[in-house]
Amino acid sequence: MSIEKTLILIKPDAIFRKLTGLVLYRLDNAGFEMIAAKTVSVTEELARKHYEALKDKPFFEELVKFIMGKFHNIPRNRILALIYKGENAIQGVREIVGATNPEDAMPHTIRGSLGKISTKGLFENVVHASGNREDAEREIKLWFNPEEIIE
Ligand code: IDP
Ligand code: MG
Repeated sequence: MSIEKTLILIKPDAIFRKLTGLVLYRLDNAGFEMIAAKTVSVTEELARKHYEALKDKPFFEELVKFIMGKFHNIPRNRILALIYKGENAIQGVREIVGATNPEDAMPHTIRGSLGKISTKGLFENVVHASGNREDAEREIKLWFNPEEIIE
């Protein structure tokens, strides 16, 4: 067991569909502690850096547009970026979040109950959550300045 920090992004589909509160409720209920939070208007540069490990995937360009909110009509386009902290937070949050494909995600998970596949075939899977320690460290540095994190 170890105390970890993990990056969560409440994606444009969730902002558009007013799912923010439900996602936060579930994360809070699981006992993790929110130590940073801010709205971000995602630039193309930030989107590309965030997903750089996926740059060779066929859906990469769509993914960049998706996280920038190009597929959702959100006033003052933005997403919500959060850091949660707790015992085994990275794996623990991934379990609450569920599988990448909303149709494969277990019904009790965030993606299983709130996610969908768009008519264009995109995964509207509500949240991003860091996959492992290395990703979490890199993503937290990418999205937050140290002074924005309260520990
Ligand atoms: P994760 O978000 O569960 O960690 P990753 O493999 O890191 O999944 O992929 C990042 C994001 O890329 C996913 O959340 C989803 O939005 C999108 N994605 C992943 N695989 C596919 C796919 O096969 N089709 C369409 N979109 C995908
Ligand atoms: Mg991932």
